Amino acid sequence: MSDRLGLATLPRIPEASRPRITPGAAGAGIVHLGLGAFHRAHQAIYTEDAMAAAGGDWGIIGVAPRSATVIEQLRAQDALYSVTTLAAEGRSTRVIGALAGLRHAAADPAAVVALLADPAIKIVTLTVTEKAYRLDPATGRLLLDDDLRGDLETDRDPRTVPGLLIRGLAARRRADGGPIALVSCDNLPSNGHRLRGLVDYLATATGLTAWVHANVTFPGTMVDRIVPASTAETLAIAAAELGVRDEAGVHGEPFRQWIIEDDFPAGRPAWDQAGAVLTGDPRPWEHLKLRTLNGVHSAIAYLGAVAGKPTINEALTIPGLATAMRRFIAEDVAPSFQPPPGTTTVEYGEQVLHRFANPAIGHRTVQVAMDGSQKLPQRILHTILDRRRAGATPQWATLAVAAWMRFVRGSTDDGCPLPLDDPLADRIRQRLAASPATPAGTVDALLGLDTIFAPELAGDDVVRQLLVDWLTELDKHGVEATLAGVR
Ligand code: CS2
Repeated sequence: MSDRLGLATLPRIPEASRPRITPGAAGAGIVHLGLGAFHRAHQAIYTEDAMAAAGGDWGIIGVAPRSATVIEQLRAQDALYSVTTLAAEGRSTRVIGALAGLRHAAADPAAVVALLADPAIKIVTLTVTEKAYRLDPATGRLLLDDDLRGDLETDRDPRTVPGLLIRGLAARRRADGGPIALVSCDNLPSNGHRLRGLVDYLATATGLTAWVHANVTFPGTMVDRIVPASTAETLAIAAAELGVRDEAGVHGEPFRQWIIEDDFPAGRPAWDQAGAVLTGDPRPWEHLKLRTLNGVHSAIAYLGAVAGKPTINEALTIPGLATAMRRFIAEDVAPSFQPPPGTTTVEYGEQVLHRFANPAIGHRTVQVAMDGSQKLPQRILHTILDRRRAGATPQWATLAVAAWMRFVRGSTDDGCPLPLDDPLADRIRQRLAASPATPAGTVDALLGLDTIFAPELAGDDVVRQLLVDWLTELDKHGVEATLAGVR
């Protein structure tokens, strides 16, 4: 099949799959940084539905910070792409027309800076992954490395996301571009507060503080939808459903959720009419999601990958694993925080396990396992810290950390290699190479990584012993036999 999705072929695709707005009809009001699958299957859909319900110039200019591939794919398709929803019971595909423009930041940072200064742009959303914020995972403090320093102290083209933002804000002030909301949609705790802290620091260094305080807000959000990396099968399904090829197609689960702090000084799309929840304080939702969904996701990813299971749903078939996760949720996660009114962590956890078991999604364990150094603190270590402060022994949460420690050693229980895709990969490997290959040696080597493990945690003998005990089990018997005994 050679015809490609685009404005010219749109009339040929099934009517139910066509965009719910006229592509290109609305002006741009949003810049989105990070044009990965998640944005395309989440915020872009809410924004299209909001424009369909209530209008407004809220077209999205999609910015890819690094990779040019997605930009090329989308340019060849007039910025159209499809999202296929995969459920055990069936599937559906819809084309999204919310993208109003495309930019490649690495190739043309000046164009992105100019966009951020444009008064028509009233919102910047971000899905750039945890590591792009350059915050120390353990403390949340800024990591001022050479790239970021260069962005702040020279006028060369910005290389980092924070650098791009601060240059854009400086240009906006000069252009009198007016107020703007910067909205983190990454899985970070208190993501709005973190982004505010980061921008405040950079604003101080560049003399922008007063303007930022008067003009910029940082709404926090909780975003949720399982959207794995696209595969050849994603594209094959999209082509079969649409009758034309879509090289930028993505797929995800039926469930999606967006909780947004309602703090938009220059207006916003009617996201509330598109199923999002606008609230005064999204933080209870962030806790619920990060500690339960993402915490359990990471635990399953490490245990599953070490057991040689390629996907999350296949990992869940390991006898004992679901029980271990239910105990993790009920005994460690649930008592560690107050969930949002009207929800219980245990019920939410059941729903999460059901979503993870969706056999159509094919989310790879090694994909969820990547960047563990950036994910462990908010997903699992904060639970451990809170439970230890309450005098409890968080047995299941430490199993998750031990599974990460076992995973970063780089091979499955059967001796097959496992990838270590993590900004701290070199430091992790060096530490492991310099210590005895015993459970205690591994635990001590990795607990010494102070950008992951806060001193309170690294110095806790109870936690250390739990980790050594679990790793001893995992080393001696493997994941499957370790979990077989869980009741
Ligand atoms: C996953 C998340 O890759 C990961 O680390 O835990 O991307 C997860 O699928 C989403 O947060 C679900 O909303």
